[in-house]
Amino acid sequence: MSSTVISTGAYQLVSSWAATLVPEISVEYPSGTNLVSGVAIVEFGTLALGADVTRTFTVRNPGTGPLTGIAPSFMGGNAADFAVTSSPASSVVAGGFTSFTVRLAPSVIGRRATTLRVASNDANENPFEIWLTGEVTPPRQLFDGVAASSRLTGSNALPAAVPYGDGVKNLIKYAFNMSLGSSGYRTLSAGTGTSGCHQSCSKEAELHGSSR
Ligand SMILES: [Ca+2]
Repeated sequence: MSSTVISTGAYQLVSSWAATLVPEISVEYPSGTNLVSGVAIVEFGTLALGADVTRTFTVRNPGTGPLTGIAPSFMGGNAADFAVTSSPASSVVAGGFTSFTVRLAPSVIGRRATTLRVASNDANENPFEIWLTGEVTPPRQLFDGVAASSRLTGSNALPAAVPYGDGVKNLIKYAFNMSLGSSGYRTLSAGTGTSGCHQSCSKEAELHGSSR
């Protein structure tokens, strides 16, 4: 409780107000994009079995009081396939923020989904709920996707095809993260987990840049 006394000659005006400090939660993914609790869907994309994908969420407190009890958890669906790999701070001062990372590491092929619930002391969004979903694609389906993105069609898109006359079959090029779309090399993205490039191949890419 605070009060202000204003003296104006013969009159004295006393006003008072409850200094209510109100916390407020907002959750962003990606950073800078506000999600709506109970409506938001965050897509983890497609990935191969054995791979994993992470998404980092930002929790902001645009309110006037401390946001406390911040705790993410998963409920329902394939909750066991999701995990918090980097935890948020348990409280955030007014105007502050924290972040946390969720990893999807599916155990089976198919669509995987759950509800992310972020508990806090927010008055009307506790928990803040976000639907998470991702899909584990069989290797052949992943290959077909890469072939299609390389604009290969018909017989040229088959794993055994040699569509650019370079003597290297599509499947081998895919396995070694080379370009399916030409006789040249493909830019490597080390550690992205999106190709068949094995770890030493990725290390090679890091050592020699992206030209190989
Ligand atoms: Ca709220």
